[in-house]
Amino acid sequence: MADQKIASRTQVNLVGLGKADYRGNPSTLCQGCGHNSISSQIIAACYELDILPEQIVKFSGIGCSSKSPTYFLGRSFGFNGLHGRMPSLATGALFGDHTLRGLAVSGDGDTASIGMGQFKHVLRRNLRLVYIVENNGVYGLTKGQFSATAEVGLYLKGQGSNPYMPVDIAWEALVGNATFVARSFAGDPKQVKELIKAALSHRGIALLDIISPCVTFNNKDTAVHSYAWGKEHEVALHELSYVPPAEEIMVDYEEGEIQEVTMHDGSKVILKKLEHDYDPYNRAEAMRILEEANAKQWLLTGLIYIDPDKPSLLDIYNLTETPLNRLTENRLRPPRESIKQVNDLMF
Ligand SMILES: Cc1ncc(C[n+]2csc(CCOP(=O)(O)OP(=O)(O)O)c2C)c(N)n1
Ligand code: SF4
Ligand SMILES: [Mg+2]
Repeated sequence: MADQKIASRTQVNLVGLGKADYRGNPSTLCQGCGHNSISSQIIAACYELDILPEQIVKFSGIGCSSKSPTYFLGRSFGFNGLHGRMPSLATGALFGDHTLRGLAVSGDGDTASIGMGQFKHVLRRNLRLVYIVENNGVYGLTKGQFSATAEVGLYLKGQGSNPYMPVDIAWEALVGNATFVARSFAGDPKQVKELIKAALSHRGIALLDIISPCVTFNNKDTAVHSYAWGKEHEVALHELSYVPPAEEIMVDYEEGEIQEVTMHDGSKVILKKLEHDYDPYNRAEAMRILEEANAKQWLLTGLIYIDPDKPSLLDIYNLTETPLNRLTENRLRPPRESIKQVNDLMF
């Protein structure tokens, strides 16, 4: 047993890194906060996918959730944006260097309250970005006010009863033309990890709405963002495993029990059918099942929708192979004669 523990501490992946190399600073969030468990799965996913931390750039806005990039991938660059403005920061940075993979963490307040406008536009532009919303129904950092995802009638100490209908982040993403929409639950770490892996392979925006309980301000058993509610009401669309490119698919399911989703880079997501015969390529069906889930009070989790082949924002702009931030001035600035030609044409 002791030998096993030492081996797992010293084991390295294909890029020669141990799991500890993917960690960040110790978390200052409350013990038991769902956001900590999501950080652990980001660490595990990147380690298992053999990603060099330096190839990832982290983005976030403001909130307890948005603090969490400090607690994973300490070797990656990271940027905290203004509250609700992370998407434009990520768009600019990834235009600057399209060889980096973007990984963003936001909160339900940061995305669905102050940040709704930016959220909608980054979806329709299909920026290649893993966009995780750590959704707890409250503004945790500012001491537990209702966020836009809080359910109508939620009663919180100091706040009273929430009179407004909630925003459904997965629904908004579907309506907003996102090309990868998933929902998960911080209390289901295996599913969170496999979805993060799939999202990292997606060549476009990958939206993960993860219910992530705030144990300090919104964790009563009856609240829909609590651990107890999630555990009792989770309905998984499928059992999900991610298989990297060039790796053999090793599952012992019966034929007809699984569906394979092939990602742009050749990796595969294996979906084992559970009670629903569900097709994640069908957007209308995705909307229908979200409606059904709301009506039946299910916490519906899994890969809700995917379009693996739509051009990403950077494909549309046909960027140079050399990232813009590495082009020298003489390649960026047109010669004097070209500018004169353009001016002569216009005036
Ligand atoms: C422009 C602006 N308005 C308000 C705030 C105050 N503020 C900081 S975090 C936050 C909400 C964070 O909630 P959420 O994104 O859900 O993150 P959580 O803390 O719940 O993880 C608010 C309103 C701010 N920092 N900036
Ligand atoms: S206040 Fe809530 S969201 Fe913030 S760290 Fe604590 S448990 Fe997490
Ligand atoms: Mg929140």
